[in-house]
Amino acid sequence: MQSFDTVIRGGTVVTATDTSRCDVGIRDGRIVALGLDLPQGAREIDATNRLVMPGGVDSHCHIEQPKPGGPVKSADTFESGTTSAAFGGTTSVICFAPHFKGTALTPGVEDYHRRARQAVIDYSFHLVIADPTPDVLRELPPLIKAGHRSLKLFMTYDASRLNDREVLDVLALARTESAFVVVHAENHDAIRWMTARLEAAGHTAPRFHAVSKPALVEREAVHRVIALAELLDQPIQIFHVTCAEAVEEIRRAQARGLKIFGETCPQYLGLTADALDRPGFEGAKAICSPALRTTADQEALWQGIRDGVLGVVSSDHAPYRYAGPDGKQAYGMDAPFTKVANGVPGLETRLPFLFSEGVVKGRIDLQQFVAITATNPAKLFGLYPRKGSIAVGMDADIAVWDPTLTRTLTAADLHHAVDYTPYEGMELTGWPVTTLVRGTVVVGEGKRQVEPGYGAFLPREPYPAMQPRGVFPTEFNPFA
Ligand code: DUC
Ligand code: ZN
Ligand code: ZN
Repeated sequence: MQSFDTVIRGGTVVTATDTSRCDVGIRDGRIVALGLDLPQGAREIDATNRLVMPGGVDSHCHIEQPKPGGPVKSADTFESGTTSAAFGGTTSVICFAPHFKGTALTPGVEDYHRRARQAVIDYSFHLVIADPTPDVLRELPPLIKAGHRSLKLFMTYDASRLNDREVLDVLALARTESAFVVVHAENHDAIRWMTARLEAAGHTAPRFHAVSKPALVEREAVHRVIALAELLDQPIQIFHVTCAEAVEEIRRAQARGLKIFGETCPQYLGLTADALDRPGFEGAKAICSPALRTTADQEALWQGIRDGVLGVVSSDHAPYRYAGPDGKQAYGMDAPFTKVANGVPGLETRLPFLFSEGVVKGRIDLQQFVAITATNPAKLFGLYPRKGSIAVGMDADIAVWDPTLTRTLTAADLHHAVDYTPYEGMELTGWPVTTLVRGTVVVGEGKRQVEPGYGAFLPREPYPAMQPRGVFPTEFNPFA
């Protein structure tokens, strides 16, 4: 007879393709049986009236990322950030090993590994490439082989933006060395030009952040980077898509067979630019980039999710406090929008927000919920088949949900180190109550159950989604 360390009993197991009533048998950190009336486990978790879903994979979150050259600092450490993720039903994160112009890559990656050893859930890294000099490009092959299979490019921000030539250099290296590429796509010069004019006119309140970077600067950069990726036949994911126009660019690329993937985030589904116009300096809480848009854009994003154009919804968790000297108010309570740290916290709220606003409100079904939060990101970033679903042989990364539990969101109940949530006062139905990583209960009975350091690094091998198509737009194969 089979023996189990843990049996999750009597629940409804949900994957990206199925919903079925069965027990889950776990041994040595893996799922070893799915079936009815499994024998008693050493530990039993009663999942009666619960949903048993794959733990979330958050493939875009900023945790303890160093931000030199100013007072602003990540409030979260790996301990607080991943604890908060686990309370929200997320079991793996992919965050960003930093890089800065004029510096080598490797020391920053090594330092980031040291920091991440305090994680309580599993983690992997994208490598930021802020300065693709020949020396930096030479550092990449061993770092990629060590399992850092995705590179992050910025098309804007003075400190990290690449010009088109540099984007091509990184795409080419990624293709040669078998890495995937993720992109922050906005037109840098258009934003700088608009910002200078707004400042000259005295328009510096938080709401002008959205005016400085309208949807068309995103649409243009998305279009451009898709063309650059097509030129080199390199698969990419466009990060944080916010607007109907960018969705259409990606939809068109996908319809032409290109391996262009799209991601959006809860803040773009749940907030509009109106949040930037809240009284006093409150609008600063909603400053993120790209900027918040309109309700019509929100509808286009939900439609893009339903159509599969936007296959991943990640948090873009950016843990800057509102108050205090190292967060949104670092330059004072009436600082111009250009001085306000960009980003909103959301690791813990990503899944409950999407469940409540998506599944409970009928915008997406349970299968789509699991796909966009766990299975698709696991496949897109090479964590599947170890992570991202519930099947025999996979890691037992599981969140047990009470689909009827209703709670009013308030910052004080969250476990991140940030002092606010942009969704304060929002009522959400459906919450994870127990989170397991590799078969161990990381969060249960309202408490964290493991010590910092339980989380493990997830090195990634080459995987299907990152493979180029072998199709070039000209007769010339630049890689032959
Ligand atoms: N924009 C980014 O590019 N990164 C972090 C958060 C944000 O708003
Ligand atoms: Zn970004
Ligand atoms: Zn980001």
